[in-house]
Amino acid sequence: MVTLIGLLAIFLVFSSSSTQLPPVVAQSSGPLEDALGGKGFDVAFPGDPLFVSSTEAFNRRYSVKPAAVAFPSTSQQVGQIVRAGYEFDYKVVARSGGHSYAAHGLGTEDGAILIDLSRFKHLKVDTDTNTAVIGAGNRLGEIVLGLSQHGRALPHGTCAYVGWGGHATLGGYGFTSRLWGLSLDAIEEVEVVLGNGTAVVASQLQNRALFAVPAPYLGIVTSIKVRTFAAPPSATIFNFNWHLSIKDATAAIAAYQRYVLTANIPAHLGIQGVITRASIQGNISFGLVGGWYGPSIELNGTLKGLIDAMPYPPRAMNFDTGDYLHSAENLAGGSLDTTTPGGRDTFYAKSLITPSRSPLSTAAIRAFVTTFATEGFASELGWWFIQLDLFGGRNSAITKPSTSSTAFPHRDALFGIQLYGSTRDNVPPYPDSGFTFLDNAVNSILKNSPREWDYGAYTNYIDDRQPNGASCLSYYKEGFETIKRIKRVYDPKSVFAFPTRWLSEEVAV
Ligand code: ABL
Repeated sequence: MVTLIGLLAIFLVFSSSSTQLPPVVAQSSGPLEDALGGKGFDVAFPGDPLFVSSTEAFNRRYSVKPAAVAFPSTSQQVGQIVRAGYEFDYKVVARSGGHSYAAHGLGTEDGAILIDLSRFKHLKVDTDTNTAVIGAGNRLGEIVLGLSQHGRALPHGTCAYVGWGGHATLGGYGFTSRLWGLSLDAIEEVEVVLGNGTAVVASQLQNRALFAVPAPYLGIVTSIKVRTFAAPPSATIFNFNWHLSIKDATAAIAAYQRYVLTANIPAHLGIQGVITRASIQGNISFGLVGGWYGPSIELNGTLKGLIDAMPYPPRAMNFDTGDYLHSAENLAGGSLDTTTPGGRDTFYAKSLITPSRSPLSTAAIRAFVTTFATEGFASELGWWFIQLDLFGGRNSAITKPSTSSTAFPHRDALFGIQLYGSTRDNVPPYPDSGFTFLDNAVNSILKNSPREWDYGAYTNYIDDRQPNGASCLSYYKEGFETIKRIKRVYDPKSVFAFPTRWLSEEVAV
């Protein structure tokens, strides 16, 4: 059924300057429609074509149906929508780019009011202070392009379509993070709409209690002020690859870990180990992939100790040197353009952050590698990858802040390991064996690590299945107590749902 709202909404979406058009008048058919309609922003309800297109999850394992989708363009409008949720007993959820691994941008259950932040696209660079104010609805690709016009840059992930709001308020790892920190480390100030609908500024100076806690559970961040960094004149994206037996792969990953624990690695080096399926059972494909943000002539010398420590010379290697913008394009798969709709996937992902104080044992590495060379090789999944992102090592900016100063507590991290499995052709259904495979891989490390091992998990790779004894503590550490306390003060009615059911249950206790 196409309603009046639907038709108007389509019209607005396809017009280039929707803010100058008359406001959409909602059809009067219920209290929510009355509360959200006629307020100067677009709103779509189930049945509207706009509703359908704006409630698709990036991860096709999920289909969550909100009660309404609103498209505000000011914090005041966000406040009006939050108050409507408060008054009529709806959960309210914000969505910046919609790439949450567990579709949290749609709410965790049907029936939430979804605040689509895609109209918060402002990006303003102050060239005197080298700060930028960036609307939560910008995509990472838009941010790279916008900042590069001023010769500036920020640390963040690689995928161009990922939205800024969620990425930056929970973490934001990329190859420049050892040099500049995570996205959230660059934040000076956020504008946040609270559960009672008021918009406040939070920084180290104002509303400090709100500043260091993960945004999605406590308010809706609409705009973020960050310090920016001079885009390096030269950047090289590199890639080495080996096909290795279990024995050699164990030695290779142990050597990678030894190198990052002992070498004086410049902050300008970002690196990850990547495990993917090999063509022969009992083997894995192992890559060392990274970004070098210093003079290209110094890269070979920087990596020599690491490459020499591998069991064999690499079977393939690749270096792509250019300016910073070119490196970001390379990492985004060739283009930062986000004007056409991005792709979707059907996947399961999880993470494990390893402590520098207690590195992976050789037994843990061997068991981990064996899972991929055997179960991973035979898996019915279309493809999978494991990344061992270097968070720590000497000179890493990620490990400099204190544990409690931001929403990312893992400041003793050595590796941020991501495990990601996807179906053939990226379409549903996701097979049960795809869950057990990745659960087994994480368990292979946990079973071969000390009982009280202080590992963590990364909120931007959220796993809502809670196997492996994962809990709020692995994501937030001691900060979880702070989240609970602040939540009671700022959102007592819990208008912003905790995204995972297990998280809400722990909060309710
Ligand atoms: C992330 O958070 C990682 O930083 C990216 O490297 C990762 O991209 C995406 N998420 C996935 O959603 C993947 C590519 O899409 C794959 O093609 C590639 O095989 C993989 O990284 C391993 O490097």
